[in-house]
Amino acid sequence: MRDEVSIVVPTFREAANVPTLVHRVDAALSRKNIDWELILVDDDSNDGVETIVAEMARHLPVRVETRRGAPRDLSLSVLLGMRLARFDRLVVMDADLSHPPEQIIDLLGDLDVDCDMAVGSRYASGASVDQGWAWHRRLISKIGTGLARPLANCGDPLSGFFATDRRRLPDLAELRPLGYKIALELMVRWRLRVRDVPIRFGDRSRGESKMSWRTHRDFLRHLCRLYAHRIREMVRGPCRDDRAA
Ligand SMILES: Nc1nc2c(ncn2[C@@H]2O[C@H](COP(=O)(O)OP(=O)(O)OP(=O)(O)O)[C@@H](O)[C@H]2O)c(=O)[nH]1
Ligand SMILES: [Mg+2]
Repeated sequence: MRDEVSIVVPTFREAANVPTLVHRVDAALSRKNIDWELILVDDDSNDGVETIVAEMARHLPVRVETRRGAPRDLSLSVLLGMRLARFDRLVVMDADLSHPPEQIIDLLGDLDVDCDMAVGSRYASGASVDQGWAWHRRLISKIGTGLARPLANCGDPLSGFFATDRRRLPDLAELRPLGYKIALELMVRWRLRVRDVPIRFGDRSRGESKMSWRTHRDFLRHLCRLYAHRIREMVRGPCRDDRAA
């Protein structure tokens, strides 16, 4: 049987990165005889991404779903892409080329080895981080990772690059994630078995970061909810009702 994967990429103002991303995914996966599709879930960037994708879609399995009339939301964008996917095996990654498309194959390889989620990790042995990644970004990432690690059996719980299989996830419509970090939400609330896969993390090549103080504030709120959930679990045992809270 041919391997299959749906790649979900949330985007906001990433039109400049999309052609390179799609061509690198194609080069990496078609060479390995993998059946793939790439779904961009765009938060109404109004940057011409639909036209770029329409042109590419003449030759390649890429499409864009535009979220209109809803507040911008990274996690909900990812969940929407997961629900729209044709295949059960899913990879989620950023559009800015900080996640090397050539390593999708490594994530899929580890997903097949007895785990529910293979996480592209910047902090696993053998991983590397681009020298150009600014010191304050490294520091913020380290602090956030340190705060999240007690919740998850994962070296890089804030990674946005991961592979999973929809058949091992809850009903996605049930989830109401808050904030930026959908992998963390899934691995904590559903106690997923996670494997860390070392990656070569690159710096954003074009376009602007969407990080803001609001992002950090939302992340801290998200963490508080997940800690509260974990404490409730310790007191009452696993509780389904918490999961969508
Ligand atoms: N749909 C959607 N995508 C978003 C939103 N915010 C960010 N993204 C996308 O999510 C991915 C990660 O965002 P980035 O801005 O690269 O965030 P980051 O990687 O933490 O920050 P940098 O290191 O500065 O690049 C990118 O593909 C963004 O385009 C959003 O509100 N909605
Ligand atoms: Mg980025």
